[in-house]
Amino acid sequence: LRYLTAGETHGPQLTAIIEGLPSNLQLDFEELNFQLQRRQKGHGRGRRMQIEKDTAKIVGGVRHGRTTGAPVAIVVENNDWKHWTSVMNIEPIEGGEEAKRRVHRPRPGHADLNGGLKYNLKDLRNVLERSSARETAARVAVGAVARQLLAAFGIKVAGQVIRIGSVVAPPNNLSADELARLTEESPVRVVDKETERQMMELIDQTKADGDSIGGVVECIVEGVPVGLGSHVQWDRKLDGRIAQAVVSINAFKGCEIGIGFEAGALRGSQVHDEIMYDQGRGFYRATNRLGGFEGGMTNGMPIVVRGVMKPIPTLYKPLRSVDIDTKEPFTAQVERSDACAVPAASVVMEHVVAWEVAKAFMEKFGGDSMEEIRANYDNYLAQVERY
Ligand code: EPS
Repeated sequence: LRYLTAGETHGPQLTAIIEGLPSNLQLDFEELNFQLQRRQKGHGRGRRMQIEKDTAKIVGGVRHGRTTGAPVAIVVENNDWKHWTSVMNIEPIEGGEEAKRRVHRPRPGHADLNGGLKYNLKDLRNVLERSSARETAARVAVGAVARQLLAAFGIKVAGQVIRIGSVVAPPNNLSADELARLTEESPVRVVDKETERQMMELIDQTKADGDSIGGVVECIVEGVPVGLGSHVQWDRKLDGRIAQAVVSINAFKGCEIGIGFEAGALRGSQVHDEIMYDQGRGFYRATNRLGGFEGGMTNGMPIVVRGVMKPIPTLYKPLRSVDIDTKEPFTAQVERSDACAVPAASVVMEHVVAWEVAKAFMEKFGGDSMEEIRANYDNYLAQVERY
């Protein structure tokens, strides 16, 4: 299972191609668009989200509601494109820098300068158009398909915001269903109402100050069988792959599995999850501090992953930078932006994690059709039960 995305934030569309999906996966298109719309919401989003109404247009690999086994191609159109048809034209256009909206002042914290130097581009727009977090719309569309594959086997994914700036949500131990239901009602995707109020207040204050704010999001995956991923080779460890996927989300700077960094402060006896056995349940762990992983493999407990998002670097407040033409210092120009996109990033993280789990699931249970995967899956579960 693999995918690629293409497309610029102010170009005509985002495009994704998923390769390796089995045939006969029944797709719920409404559910797919629901996931895309979840990503668009959240207190702290900027004006761009009022322009977009993200929907997934499937243009390959699906017929009469089911996958055929062929690559699935998905398009998410940019409504904002109509304002950028000339600037983002594929063909050469007449006019100078103004007409092309050339960018020569790199923004600190963005890909602008590194991308310009690396690709030898003197118009930094060529970098920022692709490095924009708009691309995560395509990743959510892809992850939403993966999520439906997982759902067919009873695997559920949910997420929540657990920190925005200095405001931290109290811990909870909710099921994926409860978490999904409760966070959906919150403009900042938290369960606790007092935390929600404080987070919204902090976002408003930060925005009024011309600044931005980051946070921490958490994702859980429930119903995962034991043995996804493998201890035998570094690049087969599923926790490692999840970490890569999480840190690849725009503005993410770190990932924790289970108690994560806290494990560095505790003793072994306070960290490791004791092994239990029950006739009906089989092997299980008394606690889940390791977030569902030992040896890079799932242990059958829910996967718990956290990711940290830095504050968005596009600021109304000026930061110092250097013009690439004159090499003179300047303080950044004002750009349209989100003051806080942590709630949206929580939705993105659910989807990149769902993708990695689905990929590992396909490696383990293989098969070209849903029926074949089902047979492999049932056979394996019976083997684990007999063990
Ligand atoms: C983004 C800047 C803003 C955000 C955008 C990500 O867009 P614009 O430059 O058009 O104002 O709205 O996010 C999205 C478009 C999206 O769909 O999430 C950036 O620079 O990363």
